[in-house]
Amino acid sequence: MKFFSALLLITIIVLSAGCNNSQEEQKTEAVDLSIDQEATAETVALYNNLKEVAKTHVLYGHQDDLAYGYSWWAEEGRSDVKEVTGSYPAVYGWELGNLRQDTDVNLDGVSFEKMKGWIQEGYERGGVITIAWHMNHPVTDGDSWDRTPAVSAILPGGEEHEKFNNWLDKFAVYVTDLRGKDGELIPVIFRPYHEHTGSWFWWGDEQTTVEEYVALWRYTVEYLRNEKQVHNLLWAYSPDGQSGRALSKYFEKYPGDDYVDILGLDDYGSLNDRDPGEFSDDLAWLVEEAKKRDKIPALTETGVETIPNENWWTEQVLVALESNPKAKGIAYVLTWRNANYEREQREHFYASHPEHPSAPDMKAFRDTELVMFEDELPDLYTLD
Ligand code: BMA
Repeated sequence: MKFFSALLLITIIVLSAGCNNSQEEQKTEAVDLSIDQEATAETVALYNNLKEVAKTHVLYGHQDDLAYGYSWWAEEGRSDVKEVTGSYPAVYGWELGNLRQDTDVNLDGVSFEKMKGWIQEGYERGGVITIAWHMNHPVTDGDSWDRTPAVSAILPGGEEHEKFNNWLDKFAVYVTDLRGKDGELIPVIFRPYHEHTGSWFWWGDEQTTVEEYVALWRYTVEYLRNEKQVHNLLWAYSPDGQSGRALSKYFEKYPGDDYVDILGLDDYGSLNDRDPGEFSDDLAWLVEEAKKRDKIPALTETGVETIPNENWWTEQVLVALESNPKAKGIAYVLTWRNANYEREQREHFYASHPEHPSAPDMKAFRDTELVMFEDELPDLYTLD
């Protein structure tokens, strides 16, 4: 795959050096690289194609979609989203929390091995894969919600540095084992250290200085890309907007344009307790910031637990995406997981499931011109 990336680069250089033909020039301009000069051809294609499709559409994504739903667990072919709308989501979110323990399942009980199969399945159907990591606490071995500061201990020179590298090694092994049917690496939008503008994780606002967070991010990119030769990642930076209150802090700990491919935003409150028109302005702001930096904007996590407004999809989400015309430039919107009621004994779902009163409205959302589900996707993994 590296060979193809190199070929792509050479092609770009040759084309831009020698061509007078305006069509060729246009094509040359359209080929852009991610922050990894050795990214696989499919990863570069996804980066370019997502940018392109975002000009006219917003992809819909769902966390853990193929693994379980509100009333089923690990049943082949099932998806709450498909059962409500007729299509799988265009974007599949997955989670690697607990990867460090060599356990078979992640922090939500999903089998790591089966997850590989679901990732391959979604990718083979043309879907986009994104992975978040509620990384365990590297000092106390607690979970990611352990707020004890940790970053100085895991960076080079820190007492837990080797242990941290070891966890990154496990991540590298896992993501380079994600392969399509033909053996090619599956591109993954990796979204580590998310919601750091809040203080609920060990990498959060109160737990890290600007220097520490930036160093943590850059170290992770450099270690995986340069030391471990992982070349199938696009990097998503996703602060929490906190209903717009934290937007001013968005770039405070930004690791820099050379370390980020996607400008993400996590925000749950904005689609619950705020005027969606106001949130639309936030999204438009994100789109503009992404444009300035030549990045891809995305609403990387959102939702309202149990969807109490049965017209939530069209009255909140759609309005937020359409009210300010620039907000439509968002590449995708991902709603959080549909926890299995029986296993978790709680109502913790963020996409409609077939028995829920919001199901027809989710179908109406899916039927709009703007929003794309999996069965409407163009080929995202080749460049024409
Ligand atoms: C949170 C909740 C938790 C879950 C975690 C990781 O937002 O859904 O129950 O363990 O995400 O998926």
